Amino acid sequence: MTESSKLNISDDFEYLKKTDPDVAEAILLELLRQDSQLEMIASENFASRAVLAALANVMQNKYAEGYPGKRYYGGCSEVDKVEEMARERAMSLFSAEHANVQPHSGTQANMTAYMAFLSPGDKIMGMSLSHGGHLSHGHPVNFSGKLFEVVHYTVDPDTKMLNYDTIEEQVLKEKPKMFVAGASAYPRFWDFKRLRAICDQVGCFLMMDMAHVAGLIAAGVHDNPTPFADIVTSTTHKTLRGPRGGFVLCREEFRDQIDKTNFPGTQGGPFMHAIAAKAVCFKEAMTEEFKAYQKQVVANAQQLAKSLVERGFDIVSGGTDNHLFLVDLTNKGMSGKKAERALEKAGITVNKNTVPFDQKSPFVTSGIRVGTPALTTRGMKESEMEKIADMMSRVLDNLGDDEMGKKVKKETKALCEAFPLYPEYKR
Ligand code: DSN
Repeated sequence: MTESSKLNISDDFEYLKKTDPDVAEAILLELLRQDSQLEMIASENFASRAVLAALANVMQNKYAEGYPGKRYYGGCSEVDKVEEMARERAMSLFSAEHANVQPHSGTQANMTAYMAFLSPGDKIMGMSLSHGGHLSHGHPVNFSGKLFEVVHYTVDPDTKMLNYDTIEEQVLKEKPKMFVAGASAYPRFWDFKRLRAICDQVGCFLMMDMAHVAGLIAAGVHDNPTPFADIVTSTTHKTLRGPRGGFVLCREEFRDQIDKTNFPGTQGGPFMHAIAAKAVCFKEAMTEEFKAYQKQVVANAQQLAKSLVERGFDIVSGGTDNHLFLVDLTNKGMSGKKAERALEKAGITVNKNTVPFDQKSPFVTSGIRVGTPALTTRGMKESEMEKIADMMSRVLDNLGDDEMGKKVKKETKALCEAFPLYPEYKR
């Protein structure tokens, strides 16, 4: 018997129930909420029990500023191993020469990318938030919009997809120092080869924030940006289905620049428990089960979009290539805000979202964003997507009809019961 095999750290939640029943109760109620609703927020997912176990343990006690083998604190032998495992697995998964797994979030990963390559006042070009981009891609309320000069690209007014000819013209005219690819509400493939060729014409850095589609890329369902982009940033908790956190990939030539910018440049001590959980998630993402899961995520999104179109809903760009799509509710005469509320009452969780060229404010919006990663983690497939489209349409086509809302809520509950979340947690 080894020393470690004599240890038992698995009774911690029971201990929390005794020491702080109020917090424990809130956690248990959150488990029940997640289990009893159809979770369709495109950026959310359900991490495995292994990921959750790696998150909640003594790794969180350790300060480890620096990098494996070069720390500012003693006692880092085990955290060094874990960080190396996370790095190597990330590099292998995305065929990258270097990985920094310390960013606490996607936005911190983006901050590292910008600060490593840019100086305040430099010009960046990112997708407009209202067309699917992200706050940290140059929005005026975010540090990225305050520190840098920002020009935004948008989707094409007719196709609602990226028009690479238009982007090329804009890049040639604006000559940004960094082009930021990636989005949080764009349902189509990215053409990294074309973006590389565009950026090369003006000597501009190409950064890809792959947070939303990282799982699809890891599984080979979407193209890998790593061979084309100078820097790739990501989160680990969306389609990748890991712990909440971020990471950065780059070529060896940028290793020092990236590492120094992350620490000490923009962060302090790394969250070693989160890094342990990232290592677990990267290992899970190498499996055949994970590849099949990602294919199903896309198949489910495509089926759900199709079934909503059949019920008279307007899907932005006509469909999806990934895990999400936007429903433009203008033809239904309702706002995203109202739709989000009505669906939530019926046990369906989505988020209101602006659609390209939206006339309504981000607090009201003309659309909703719908995603399938979490539903697919529960094991749902195309036939369930058809049922969900039917439930959504009955709620949205009968807004204000409380009886319909209640009826659908019973149906969503029954569907959730048929695909239980974390069944091992139930006595
Ligand atoms: N908040 C995330 C999303 O919902 O897409 C992006 O950071």
